[in-house]
Amino acid sequence: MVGRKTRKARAAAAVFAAAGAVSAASAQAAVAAPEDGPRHCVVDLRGGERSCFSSFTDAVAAATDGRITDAPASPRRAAGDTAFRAEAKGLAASAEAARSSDVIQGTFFEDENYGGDSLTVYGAAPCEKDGWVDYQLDLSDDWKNKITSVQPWANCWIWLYPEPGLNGDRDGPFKENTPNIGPFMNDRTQSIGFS
Ligand SMILES: [Ca+2]
Ligand SMILES: [Ca+2]
Repeated sequence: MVGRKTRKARAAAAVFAAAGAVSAASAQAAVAAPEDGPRHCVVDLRGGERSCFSSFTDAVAAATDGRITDAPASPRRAAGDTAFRAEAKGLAASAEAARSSDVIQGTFFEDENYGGDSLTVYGAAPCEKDGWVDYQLDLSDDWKNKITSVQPWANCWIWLYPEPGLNGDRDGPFKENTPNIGPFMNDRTQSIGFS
């Protein structure tokens, strides 16, 4: 029994030490994100304006100009929430009809299964299926080489590229929620096309 306890204590000490090392390494990042836990950012494709929140609910409210204020706090839960998906879809349809309001075109995640930091991209209208890329985004430095899971919205297909300006290899289209984009482009994306 004593031996087992000692092993456990040693294991705990090792975990603690590892956590300490991670904290030290990410001290710089902690300045930009004072709160613990994932950051949920939104970016306006038209001007590149970006804001970040500690809850996904607040991020979606910002991306939809306050028209969806009850998105699940966790994007992982939002992915399986049919009511939320229907609401976002309805919003995209009405935006297309009105041609006047913001729609979410895609959400991108640091970890697999929609975990970690998220980046919600929104703009003027849903994508048109005409064989052309409708919108594109060059990721900011803190989002380069990080994306592992994706959610397309507003009739958009998502294309991922390892260089800015839609250059380099291409992966996609991702047409559905994708909990893991796979090894080819994992942690390599630097720009995104929406078609
Ligand atoms: Ca198009
Ligand atoms: Ca990742």
